[in-house]
Amino acid sequence: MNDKQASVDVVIVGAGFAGMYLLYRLRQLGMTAQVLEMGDNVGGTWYWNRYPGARCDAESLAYSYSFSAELEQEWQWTERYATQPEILQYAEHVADRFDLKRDILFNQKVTSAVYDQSRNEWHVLTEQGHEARGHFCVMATGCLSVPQLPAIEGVTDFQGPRYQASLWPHDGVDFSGQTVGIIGTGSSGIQAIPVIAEQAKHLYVFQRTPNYSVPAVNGPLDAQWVEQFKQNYREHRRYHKLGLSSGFGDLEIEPVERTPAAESAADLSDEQINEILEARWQRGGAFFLGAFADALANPDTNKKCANFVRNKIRTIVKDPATAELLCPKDHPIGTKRICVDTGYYETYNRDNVTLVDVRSDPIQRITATGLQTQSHAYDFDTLVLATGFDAMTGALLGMDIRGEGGAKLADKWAEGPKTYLGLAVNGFPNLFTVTGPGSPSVLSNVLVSIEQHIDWIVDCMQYMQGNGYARVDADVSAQEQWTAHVTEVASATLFPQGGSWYLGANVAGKPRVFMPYAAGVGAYREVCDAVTADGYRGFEFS
Ligand code: N01
Repeated sequence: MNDKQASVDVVIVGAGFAGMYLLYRLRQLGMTAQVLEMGDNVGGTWYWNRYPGARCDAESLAYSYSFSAELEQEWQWTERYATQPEILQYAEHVADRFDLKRDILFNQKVTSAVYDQSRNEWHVLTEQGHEARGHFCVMATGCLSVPQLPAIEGVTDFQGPRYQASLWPHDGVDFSGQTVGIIGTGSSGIQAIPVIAEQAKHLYVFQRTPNYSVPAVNGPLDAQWVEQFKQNYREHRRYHKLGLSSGFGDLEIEPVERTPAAESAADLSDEQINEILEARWQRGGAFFLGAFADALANPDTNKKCANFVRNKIRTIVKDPATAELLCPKDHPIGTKRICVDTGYYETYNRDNVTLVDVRSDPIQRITATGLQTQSHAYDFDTLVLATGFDAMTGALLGMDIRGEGGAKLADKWAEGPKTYLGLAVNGFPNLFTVTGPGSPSVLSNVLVSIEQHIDWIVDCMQYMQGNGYARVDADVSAQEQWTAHVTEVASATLFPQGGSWYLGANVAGKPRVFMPYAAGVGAYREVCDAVTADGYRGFEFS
């Protein structure tokens, strides 16, 4: 293997948690692999998203690899929700502990992946001039890895420093004494705003759409509690993988199947509903909506949960007009990713924070010194953009991926992504996607999904080796059925009403297709296992 060319069994794109685990698994089987990574270190989304306040919204003891009992015992998480630096340290620890870096080529941005039919191999090219050839190619490119600049006129005209949450400088930013403007109140903005507000002289938050946020109730983990939890770690993991909770963890010492409550709010009195939601609010975390089995399916239940959060906002935020602006009213709660915060709503009680409603007074342009809305000019020293991602398909379609007969993935997906099980695409033999469209991906604890997908992919490769097959492709009818099933499952929920990035609604011109599989990691795993048991039903081998 040299700097310019490599020939391996498997080319892996991306050295985030998926790429790292795949490399580990392939090594165990004696297969060769090369990982091409755009950054100069491992960690994927946690490498890039270094904005102030960045932390995970899944509990640290669950948002971690389960493949090594030794690893999970030796690694010590310090907080209930790990900070970005701690997760990055963890990723680096894993890379070092399992000696992964020797097969990772850093600072390589993949531009194309082309299937050479005559040789039955993938040729993967990078902007830096490297070519990796592999019998298989696995896209471990993440779901939230292509940052979005907002479609606002003059965005590059701003003369002061401009930072994007998902491309944050490695040595941090000091906002002391500065007037700062931030655009974006999704998960990234909601985490960054309280921290920036503590430093800045003044912070303007330009909000177009308010989001629902629940308190993290973060804090240091108690060492004794962790020790007890870890005594049952294997059993906890089993529940994360099989339960209906989409792989998220629980705070119980005894492993419990953490599933949404069985009952609907419809059968309960308002007092009972508030009591249940209050307990969830006090406990903190994204599992707030797990209070009721039908929170994301029954509009009445959903409204009760949404009302509860709006009333919390009105209680926390002292200025009634600001509180009302912060109350989401345009989408059912949970149909956009629920945010998990530390002191977000409280931040609006500070004298140095101004919420600007750019829904009623739209941004017209970014200027050299700030921002012009229809009726006001705002001046600030520093601009922060927390304006999201071209999610789920952005990284895949950002490369020129060509399959059989030179067919382009971009053409095949012109009306929306189509996959079989979120793992394979018809006409792109020996290519696998990890947590792609059609998989539970972003609706799950993504570490749980990653391990499941990779194990399935590696099993499939082994099956091929064992049976003398060189080529696998998803059957077109299996793909059609799966894609229709993903849509059908989403349609039985309120998710499509969210107008979220799950649907591609945040990117102009992107087809509106609900991309993740909403049935949960347990149901998804059962389908994948059944497909395997049925001789890889829906796949064609040759
Ligand atoms: O991005 P977003 P994000 N003018 O798309 C606004 C994960 N994540 O990076 O809604 C004005 O949610 C846009 O406004 P609107 C998590 O899955 C996880 O925050 O389009 N505003 C919105 O407010 C999350 O869901 C963690 O009206 C404009 C914001 O920018 C996903 O990443 C932490 C605009 C974008 O919000 C994405 O979150 C962070 C414009 N022209 C992220 N264009 C944790 O684990 C865009 N906006 C905790």
